[in-house]
This record gives sequence, C-alpha cells and structure tokens, in this order.
Amino acid sequence: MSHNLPELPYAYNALEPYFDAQTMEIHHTKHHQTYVDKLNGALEGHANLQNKSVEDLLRDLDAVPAGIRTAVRNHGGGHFNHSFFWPMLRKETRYGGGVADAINSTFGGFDKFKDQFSNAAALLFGSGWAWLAWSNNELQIVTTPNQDNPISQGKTPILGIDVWEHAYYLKYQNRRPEYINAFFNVINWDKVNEYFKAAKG
Ligand code: MN3
Repeated sequence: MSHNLPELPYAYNALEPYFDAQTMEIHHTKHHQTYVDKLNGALEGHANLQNKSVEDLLRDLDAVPAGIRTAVRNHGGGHFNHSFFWPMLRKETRYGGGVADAINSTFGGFDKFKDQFSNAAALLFGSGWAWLAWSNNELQIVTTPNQDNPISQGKTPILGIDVWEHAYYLKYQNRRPEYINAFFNVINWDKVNEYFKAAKG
C-alpha cells in the first residue's frame, strides 16, 4: 500500500481573500505531495509498515525502525497534518455545536479562546503547528515543532493551524499574526465538530 495525496474538497481559490489561490495550490501540489512522496520512499522495503495507517505510525513512532523513524515522523507527520487541515477549512461556516460549548466552558468564551490560540500560534518559534487538542477529557491548546502532531503525545487534534512560512508568506510575508487572524474566517466548524465527536469516542 502506498500513501496518496488527497483531493482538496474545494477549489484553490475557495478561501479567497483569506488564503490566496496561489498559496493553496503550491501548498497542496508541492508541499503536501512532497511529504507523501518522501513518506512512501521511507517505507520502501518495509512491507509491515506499509500496511499501517499514517495515524498508527505516528501514534507509536517507537515501533518504527530507528533508521527511518525521523523520515516517518517528518514526512508522515506532514502528510497527516495537511490531510487533517484541508477539510477543516471552509468559508462561511458558523461557530456552534458541541465543540463551541466545550470551548466556551473551557476558555471562557470564543474571544478568549481566539486570543489564547492566536498567541500560541504567533509565539511558536520557527516552523510548526498550533492545535486545539482533546487530552484527558479536556480541551487544550498545544503547539508542536516541525510536522509533529499531538497524537504522538497521546492527544487528539480537534483543530489546527499550519504556521510554516510556506502557508502564508506569499500573501502575508512576515506578518504571521495577520494570517492567524484570517484563519479564523475559514475554520470549518462542522468538520471541527466531527473531529471533536470522534475524539470523545
Ligand atoms: Mn504546510
């Protein structure tokens, strides 16, 4: 079995003006494709690992042979993170549902959550992701470097933002906080609610 680049569930320009079409196309066809290709390359000759989902690989990186562990962590993480990210984006969806209730009770309302999440994403040094994750029956804001994912720490991502420069540099250059603010206009809360329900089990 080899891993494949998933189709985007919308056109490259669907998130304009918040996320521009050129960034979306390069991000999907070049960056995400490269993670897929390099993951497949790393798994060549490891038939037992090729049968595992990328989620299972990341959940137990210690089970991956040391010689390819870093490649699986980085490229498998890149594939998993972007596959999670694309369907979590959409314009014109409304904050609501069970996840909104949980966010309101955990953080004291949407605005406070947005502030805390945005600060975490803005302050993350270098490349990485900020997440809202489900852990020990509660919501937490966590950040991960590079292409790491909370599932490698036993936490389940509910919502995430890619703060690698490739995600925003063409439109926002060095203004990461503007990109983070724009992100809040393209969160597909229906999908976040799905992720939340699945995480709670
Ligand atoms: Mn990216």
